[in-house]
Amino acid sequence: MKNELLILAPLPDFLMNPLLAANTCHDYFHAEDKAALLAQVGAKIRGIVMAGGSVVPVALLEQLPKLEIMSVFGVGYDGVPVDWCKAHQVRVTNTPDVLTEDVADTASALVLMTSRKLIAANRFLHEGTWLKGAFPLAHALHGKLAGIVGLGRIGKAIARRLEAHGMRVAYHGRTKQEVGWEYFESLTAMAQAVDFLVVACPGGAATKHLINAEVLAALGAKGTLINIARGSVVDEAALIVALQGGTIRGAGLDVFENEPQVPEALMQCGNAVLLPHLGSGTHETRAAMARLVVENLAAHFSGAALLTPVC
Ligand code: 8YV
Repeated sequence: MKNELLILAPLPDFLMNPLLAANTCHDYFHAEDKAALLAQVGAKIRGIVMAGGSVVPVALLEQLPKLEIMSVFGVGYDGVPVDWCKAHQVRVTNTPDVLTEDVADTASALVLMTSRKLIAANRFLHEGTWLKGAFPLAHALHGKLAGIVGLGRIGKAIARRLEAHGMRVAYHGRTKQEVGWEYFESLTAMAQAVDFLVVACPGGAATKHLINAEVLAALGAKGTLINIARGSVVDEAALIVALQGGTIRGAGLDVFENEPQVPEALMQCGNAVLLPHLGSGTHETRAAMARLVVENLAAHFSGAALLTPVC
């Protein structure tokens, strides 16, 4: 008998097809009457599949008495109530490691795009403005200091790339690590010292609005904010004010507080480079992530050890 799964996010065919081959999938994300779907299938659901950014309320989980496992198609599981899952013996898996290099590439690209004004330069040429004169000078990376907020696997991969650009690296996190980079216990002190503040920490309640007006003021007019982590880590309203008033030099963002909604005021900021959450968005990485989702579920339902368990 096939296992019943609830699908909480729009998923690509290369993930849906293998899921459908081994399971019966119920599309909660696209269901017009979600309550009716839950009333119909809630009692049978043994697994959930969701994306990195999806949020699952406990009230939903409470309607799934047979739930055993939640498989996240992403490394970030900030939308999963992990304590509730532990208390109810619900296993959780995510897709770490396979996306590290792509997300770090995206952060490094945002550093380059903001410092060298590459997006504006591309527009400048396409619009024929080069014929009227040279593109304005930009800022060099070598010798500049980057401060990584959250030196996990992705933070370290970003640090390695920025060093290849001749940059110096510092980091802030809950604990000092056995690495050669300078540690700042105070985020504000690090913001004050750096030219680029690069957010690479997990989302969730513990880091909500960690980058607030005070941190942005400390970063100052010499500084650029880069965020490839979660929109929730940055107080977006405060960031818009800081970009509009020149409190900081610029921002390079792949994530937003209310995706895919991006405030009009942020879209109007000429000193911001904005990407549609594409950090892990390559064929190779998304295929590897999909494989982990499928294999974790298969392992669980066959009684084998999970490949990449969160709990
Ligand atoms: C994905 C992500 O965009 O891994 C994460 O936490 O946010 C991204 O890699 C997302 O999970 C894909 O659905």
